[in-house]
Amino acid sequence: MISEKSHSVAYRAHTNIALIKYWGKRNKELFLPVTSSLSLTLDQFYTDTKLSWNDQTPSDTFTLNGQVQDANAVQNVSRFIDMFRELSGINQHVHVDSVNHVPTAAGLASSASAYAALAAASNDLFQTNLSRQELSTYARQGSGSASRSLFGGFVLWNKGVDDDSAASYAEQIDEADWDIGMVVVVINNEKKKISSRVGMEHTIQTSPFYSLWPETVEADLEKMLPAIEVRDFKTIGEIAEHNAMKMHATVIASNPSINYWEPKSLVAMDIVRDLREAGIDCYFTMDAGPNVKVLCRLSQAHIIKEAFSSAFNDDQLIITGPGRQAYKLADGEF
Ligand code: 2P0
Repeated sequence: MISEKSHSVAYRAHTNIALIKYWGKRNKELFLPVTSSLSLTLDQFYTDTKLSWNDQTPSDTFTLNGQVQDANAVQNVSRFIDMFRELSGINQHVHVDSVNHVPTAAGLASSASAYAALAAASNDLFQTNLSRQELSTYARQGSGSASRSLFGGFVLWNKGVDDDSAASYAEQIDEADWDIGMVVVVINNEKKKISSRVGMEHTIQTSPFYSLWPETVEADLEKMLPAIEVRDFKTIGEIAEHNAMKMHATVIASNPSINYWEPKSLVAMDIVRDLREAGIDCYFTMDAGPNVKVLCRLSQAHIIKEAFSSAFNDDQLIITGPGRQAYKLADGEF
């Protein structure tokens, strides 16, 4: 019986943007990556997830943004929660109630914040007492990038070795409690046509450039870690922008070719280059979609937003600072 345990728990996890990208799995079942990766957690985008024991029905149930989810979505969530049922020995069904908080029409709801919040809530409800680092190895098995969203600031997800799940964990390397942030340029908020999961596997299978990816990531990480330590913004930005473009070049070289960019993505990149020429340090990065994220000094974000307003509407431009680690919500906060 679990009646003496708390009835429900709610957690918040923020999403993250990789400055050194994760693109490819060496083990698809365990979500073990080909390379390590490094991200910045963002405060403006997050998922709140409330987990309660479900005595009403003989299965798990799942509501997202107030909408009851279909059997497929429930199955994904159930499989994930099964890990905590096994660990705890508590074979009890749950109700998952998740809300994605993203500014109007941003379309940046992310599996990273979703699985990080679900992992943190499961660890509490099932009383599995995993450390944050251990928990990141479980979040990873919902979605790779979720491992990084358990932590705030700059986060390193270590690739680990062989098929050792415990060795592929995330850790905070810097709180990012200095003048750094992002302007997110929302170019298209529709669901992407080719998911990251499918896109990365297609790249591994067909891109002749993929063999170069692991070593270039290694080299970028070697330069990025000391740059973060001394808060060398220019070097951080240069490495991040180059890393993103190398990832996209590798993706574009797939056969048949995949391209996540849209014409407006190129417009955004040009604005960033113009800003740099004008003396404002800022750098772009892009993920498996057309939206452009501009890494900048947070104190200059309003200048960057202003420069973008010639080509984008106000609701397409979102300023965000670094986000904190996943945390428990107090009663009434959900
Ligand atoms: C990243 N992305 O490092 C990279 C860069 C997108 C581009 O992590 O298959 O949703 O669930 O592990 O984590 C998005 O991939 O993929 C991602 P799965 P995930 O942020």
